[in-house]
Amino acid sequence: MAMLTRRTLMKGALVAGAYAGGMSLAGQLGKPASAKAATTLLTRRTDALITDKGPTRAAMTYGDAEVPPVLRMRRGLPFALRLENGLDEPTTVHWHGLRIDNRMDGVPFLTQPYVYGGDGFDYAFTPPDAGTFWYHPHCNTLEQMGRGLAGVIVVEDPTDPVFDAEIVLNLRDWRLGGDGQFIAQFKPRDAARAGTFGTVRTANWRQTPQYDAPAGGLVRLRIAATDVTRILTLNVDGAEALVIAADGNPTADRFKLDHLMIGPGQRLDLALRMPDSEGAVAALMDLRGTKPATLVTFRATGASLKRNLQDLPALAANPLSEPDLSAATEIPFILSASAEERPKDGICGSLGYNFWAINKVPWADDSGDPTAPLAEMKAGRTYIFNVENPTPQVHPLHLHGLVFKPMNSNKQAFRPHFSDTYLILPDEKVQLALVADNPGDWVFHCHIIEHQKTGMTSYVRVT
Ligand SMILES: [Cu+2]
Repeated sequence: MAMLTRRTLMKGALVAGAYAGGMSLAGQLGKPASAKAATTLLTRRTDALITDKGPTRAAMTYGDAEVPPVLRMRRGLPFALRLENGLDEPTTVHWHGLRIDNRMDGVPFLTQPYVYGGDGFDYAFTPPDAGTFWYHPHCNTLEQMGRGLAGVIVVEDPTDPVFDAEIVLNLRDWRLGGDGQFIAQFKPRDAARAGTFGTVRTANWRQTPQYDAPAGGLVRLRIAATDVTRILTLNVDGAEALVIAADGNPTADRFKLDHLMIGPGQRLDLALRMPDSEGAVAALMDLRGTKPATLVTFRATGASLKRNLQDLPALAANPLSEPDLSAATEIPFILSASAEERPKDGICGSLGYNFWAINKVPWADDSGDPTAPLAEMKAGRTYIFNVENPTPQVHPLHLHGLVFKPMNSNKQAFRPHFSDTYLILPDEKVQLALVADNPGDWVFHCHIIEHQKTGMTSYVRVT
């Protein structure tokens, strides 16, 4: 195939920057992602054009545009950002999947104080890994994420393969009534089950948007599942798509996308080979549930570039520590339902119920006085989390600040891969092996936010 050059990369980047909602902060500033430029990120209320019923009022967003910006960083280069809170309630920012200093992790009471309305907080860190990540609040999380606060992070590496275009997809739902306005964010009965589903599905805050990309070209799709509830089974119709990275880390081998399930918090990087004929359309589908849903379409433009997926170079591996299984300490984590009474002093958006627990402890997350860590680990040592899910629900379990390698499931076969979020099935037992190489208090919770907020949260300590 024709060599992909730096120039085609730039063209691709520009194309991607023009996609609605895929705008990068760096793009807005008119310069590439840079180490030094401190940026301000404002949280605020906004009207949003999500449905054809007119503006949805009182959505929440980051930044000046309607849709939260794609934050671009460089692997190994310092990044700084000042959060300005323009809301009338406290917030924080958590950088999902980034292995950074614990003080920057954005969990109120555990790693930092509230950022009150009208106040700010300076985040500064150096992302060690390249890939697709995302950011969101960790305070009044169901309400704030449900109303819009979730954006995608792209950590670039200068050695990243060059694509003809890049499209960033922030996949999420909204709880809107027939008039296009917000309805109650959850139903307690559903919170005790799979979670309360949204009524309107979007990509980059639009219903089934269509993006143009060069015919016969290779497109890097960076997909982040940022919804508070929905699990997806992704497929691409009308084009070939290879999985090249999952949850921020390159896969050991690329493989054809085929009904891949991802849960809230997870990411998927695909290499999409656009159809050759101008005007041909490919579609990203969710095949979970009874009715297939078209999430996004991609239309081929121009004469075919005639690229070949097989010519695409591999992504560089991230610098992750391989667990030493010969010297590992095992730690049990058992998920369960809970009916323990909720503390009355809930703050930071307590839902007022306990439905879930880890090791029988429902997290009193909103009390300002966290429960004890469920495990204490020594820095640099290998641990194996023996996680059991005897509940009837699927849970996307997310660990902050560290990555693990799933092994030995009684339900799933998988390729060796590092991740920060594991989708555990009902009746599954799985081992998550990790090196405790980042000191601090790290939250370990379900990313179905209603489960998180009604008890399925804990934290581990690395010293
Ligand atoms: Cu859950």
